[in-house]
Amino acid sequence: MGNLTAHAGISSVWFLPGPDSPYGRRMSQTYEFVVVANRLPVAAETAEDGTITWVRSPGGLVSALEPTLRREPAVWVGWSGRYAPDPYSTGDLGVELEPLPDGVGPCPLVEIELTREEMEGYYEGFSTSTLWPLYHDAIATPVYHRHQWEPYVAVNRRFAEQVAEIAAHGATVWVHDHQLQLVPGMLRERRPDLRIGFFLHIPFPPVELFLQLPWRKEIVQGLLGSDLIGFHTPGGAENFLAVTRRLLDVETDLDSVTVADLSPAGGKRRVGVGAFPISIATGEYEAIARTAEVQDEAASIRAKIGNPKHVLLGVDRLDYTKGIDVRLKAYVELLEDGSIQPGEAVFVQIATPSRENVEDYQKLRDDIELMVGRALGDHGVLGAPPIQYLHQPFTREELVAFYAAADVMLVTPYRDGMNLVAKEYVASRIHDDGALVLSEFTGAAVELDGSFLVNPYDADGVKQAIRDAMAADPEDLRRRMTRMRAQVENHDVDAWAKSFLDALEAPQ
Ligand code: ADQ
Repeated sequence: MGNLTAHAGISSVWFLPGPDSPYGRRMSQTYEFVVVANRLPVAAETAEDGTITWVRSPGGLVSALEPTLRREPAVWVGWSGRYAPDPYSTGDLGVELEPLPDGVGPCPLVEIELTREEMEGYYEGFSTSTLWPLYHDAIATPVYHRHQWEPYVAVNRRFAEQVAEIAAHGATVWVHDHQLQLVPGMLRERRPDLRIGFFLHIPFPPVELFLQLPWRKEIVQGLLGSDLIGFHTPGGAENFLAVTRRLLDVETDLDSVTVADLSPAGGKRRVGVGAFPISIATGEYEAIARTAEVQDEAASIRAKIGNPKHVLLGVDRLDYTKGIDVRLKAYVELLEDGSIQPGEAVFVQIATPSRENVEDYQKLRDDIELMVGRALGDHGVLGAPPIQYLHQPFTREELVAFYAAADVMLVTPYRDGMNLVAKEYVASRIHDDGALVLSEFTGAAVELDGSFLVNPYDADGVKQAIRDAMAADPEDLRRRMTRMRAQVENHDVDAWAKSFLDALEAPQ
């Protein structure tokens, strides 16, 4: 990438009323590097009295891209977390959102304005109730609704139109994740001069599952508008190539698809397809973990929960793919069968609030909290509860203190694109100790070969892995952790972004 520069150092965009849009026309400058994602890196939190506070958006994508943005000047296009007034229901075409305040976020931001109704169809509907479960092995049953597909198409088009307007000639555009799979194709139709990369942060499913999708061809054709499509694992890339071969009459090889070039130049166009395992800012986690404050806080966490022999930890967005129930069930059975003696261990589960508007997620929260409550009722000891449950967001420093306090990290998703938490734990273990119990169905399992691998569907296997991790010889743990730490040190998030962007820039 090297010489990418924004044309001007503006820190927000501004709006003028115009005849072509009910919200007003957006005036903006053009940029050489455009990041496009469903969410902006900052989100509006609206208080009851209507005041807005801007906070960092939750989740893995922002964690992953922030270090790159500090290095590469970019503009970020996405939704802000606040709803645009709906001109069709209010009948008021003149209402506009206030512009984003200057200086929020790590780079200039361009807001895609979406009404509550559009978000219900495009995000809570098609992205979250269709694509998310389908791409995660259909752990929950995907729903296929035409009235949700239509807003998905319309919102993808709005993103593509906005990017087409602000991208400089020949600019690099990096589109992220399953919510925006039609954007590459829609953008290429409008701007064949652009270099378009797409990265999928979640798994890409096997052919048999993907074929359920009524709009399967449209999705594949949308993705093929890219010059490069990246997945976390070779398995994801292989699944995509297999789906493409099955659905379209195009040539594929091990790492590309050749498609007809629809630009005026005509001919053929090569779309690269490959695995680019995402990572974390390893150095930053290590540096935080090395501070006296964080080490003191880790000791204080242990003390507050009664200095048990074993501290077990889970850190997840509250999502049914993460297998929080898997580890809770295993832990409770270990208490029941006497493998863990009363007072010997405490399991701390941190669950970040997530997608709270979606019914399945409200139910999941109820289910998990019921399990925690039951376990505390059945196995609680006065003054020494065996489980601590925190449904709260934490700062990075606070999370690292939890990682530093935990002897055993439990990462047990049914399916996960990568899982950054596993890598954050490893990076935070500056004394080369601690054990990682890791589901084999995470992208991280491909890289972290010093972990205690588990099949989350095998309840006895999960219990055994937790027993093994708690009983492991410190020298064995040191060897395992050293290997994993070398992996995350040599493959940090900068290396990930650089390898993707270098491949995107390389001549085809
Ligand atoms: P997520 O599903 O959000 O990401 P993950 O990769 O684990 O999952 O990232 C979660 C991030 O949120 C981590 O950086 C973690 O530190 C942070 N976090 C978790 N709990 C928190 C809390 N209580 N307070 C503050 N921060 C918290 C998606 C995919 C993953 C993929 C990433 C990146 O589902 O498979 O690894 O994108 O591509």
